[in-house]
Amino acid sequence: MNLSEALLHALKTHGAREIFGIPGDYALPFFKVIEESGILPLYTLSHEPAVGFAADAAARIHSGLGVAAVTYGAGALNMVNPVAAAFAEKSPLVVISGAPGKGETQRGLLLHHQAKSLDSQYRIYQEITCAQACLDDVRTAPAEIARVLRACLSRSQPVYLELPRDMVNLPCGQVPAAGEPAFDPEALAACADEILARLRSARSPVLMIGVEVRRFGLEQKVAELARRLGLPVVTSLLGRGLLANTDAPLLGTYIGVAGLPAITELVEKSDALFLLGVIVSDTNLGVSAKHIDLRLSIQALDRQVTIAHHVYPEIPLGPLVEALLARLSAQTPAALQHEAAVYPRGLPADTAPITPLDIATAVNDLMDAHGKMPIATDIGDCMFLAMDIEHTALVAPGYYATMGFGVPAGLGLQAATGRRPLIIVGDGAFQMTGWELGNCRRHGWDPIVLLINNSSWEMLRAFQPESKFNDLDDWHFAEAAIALGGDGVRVRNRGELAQALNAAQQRRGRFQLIEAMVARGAMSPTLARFVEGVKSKRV
Ligand code: S1T
Ligand code: MG
Repeated sequence: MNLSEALLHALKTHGAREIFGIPGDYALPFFKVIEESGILPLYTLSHEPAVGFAADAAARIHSGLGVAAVTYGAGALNMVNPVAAAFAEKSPLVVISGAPGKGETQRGLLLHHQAKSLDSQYRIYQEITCAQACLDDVRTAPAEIARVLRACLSRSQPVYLELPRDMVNLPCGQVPAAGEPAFDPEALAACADEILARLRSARSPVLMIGVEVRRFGLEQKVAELARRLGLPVVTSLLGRGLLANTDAPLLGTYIGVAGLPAITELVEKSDALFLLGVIVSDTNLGVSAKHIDLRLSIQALDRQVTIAHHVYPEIPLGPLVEALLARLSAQTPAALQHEAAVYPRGLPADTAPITPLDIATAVNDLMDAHGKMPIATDIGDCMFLAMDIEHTALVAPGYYATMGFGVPAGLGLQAATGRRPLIIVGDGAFQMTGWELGNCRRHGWDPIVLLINNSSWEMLRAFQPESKFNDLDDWHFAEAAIALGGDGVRVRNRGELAQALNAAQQRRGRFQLIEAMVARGAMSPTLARFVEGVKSKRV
């Protein structure tokens, strides 16, 4: 077995199901092994940001490793933003970059694709990954790969592997399955006891769940935990879509002033807010109506638990959930008195202009009629209107908030699950990575794409309406669909929107682009409240 095969087998053993990538001369030998070995399927795309976003989305929906393979310099540095997004949003992404061979680096010449120095790229990636290794020695490579992949899984953050092209085919030993990092069972027991004691003595305990619950594959166990605790459960903004397929007592998503008042009040009045796997960020907790006193909270994130002013270090989320479940009897306490969020349905098939809320309503009607779909959104009002869509598997850049995520992430969802995704994206974000739809035909993908065309960076206009630079041109995106191998239609009113969605749902084998014309100034209720909330905090 050569080094590349050892790496590919290790990726598969640790849960990877596919590789997204774009080769280059420093990566051609490695891509040759990927293609000829068939150990993992390879999906090439057109621009490295899309490779990173697609692999990130695959990691999220798998609750396992996503893999992005690129060439050195121009390729890997092109992908810094998506990897930064994966780091911020705790996605276990493995970045594999080809690199110059050892011999090449000793000729005293500057190499093509080299930036400042040959190890500049490695140093840049140290800032956006939790572990790194350069595989320049076959004697240490198996242990190095095991170390890095274990870090990726235990911290649920990206890692970086650099593979010099003259190492690719060298004979190499098998990569050992690296064991789970150890933790102290006594500390875990004390921590679980203290958490339950605090929740039981609280007047209004609330459970808020976040992305780590999915990243560590804990949704079913957390649903059971919620039932046994008998607490009202909400998700963070980034955790939207969690518990969608469980019968947990889920009320909806907490978005502070931008969310449903009943949920906002419940969370902000809680004297024991149990933040399970929640990233404590401005987008998750920053737009609170009333300041949330984190000293009253219990935070389980990043392998540690913080309660008031003390910390339990090295407490992995999975064992913590198990320890809590072991301390709670299986019967479910009395039903909760809080009503869950209600989502809009029954879009009138009339000639009224389309609003963002109509788009959410139309999607709810579509899923009622034809079953739930996994959804990928970009950033922009597309993400905020998704808060009015019924709970379903959702990937969105809810914290790092980078544009360009939506379309590649939707392609990653279909590659990873085989399920047809719904992609919701604004025109500004589509201008960045929407053209990746041109790769659907050769990979057999057929997403339904709802493109909100307001010819505007509308979310920015909401904050700074006086700026003309938020005006975009109308690119007539639907007309481009045919050239890209799909079908496209422009819809101008609610009747056309509903009809186009149903027609798209019937057509398989080609992507379906529905370009929904929305007036500038039309915002979803959630975005409108979010903008108001942020502005009121600024005064
Ligand atoms: N560039 C990238 C890569 N990501 C970003 N988030 C931004 C810039 C800033 C930004 C937003 S929202 C937004 C920009 C430019 C406009 C989005 O326009 P569009 O996709 O058409 O959606 P909508 O019209 O619904 O706003 C956030 C605030 O940072
Ligand atoms: Mg727009």
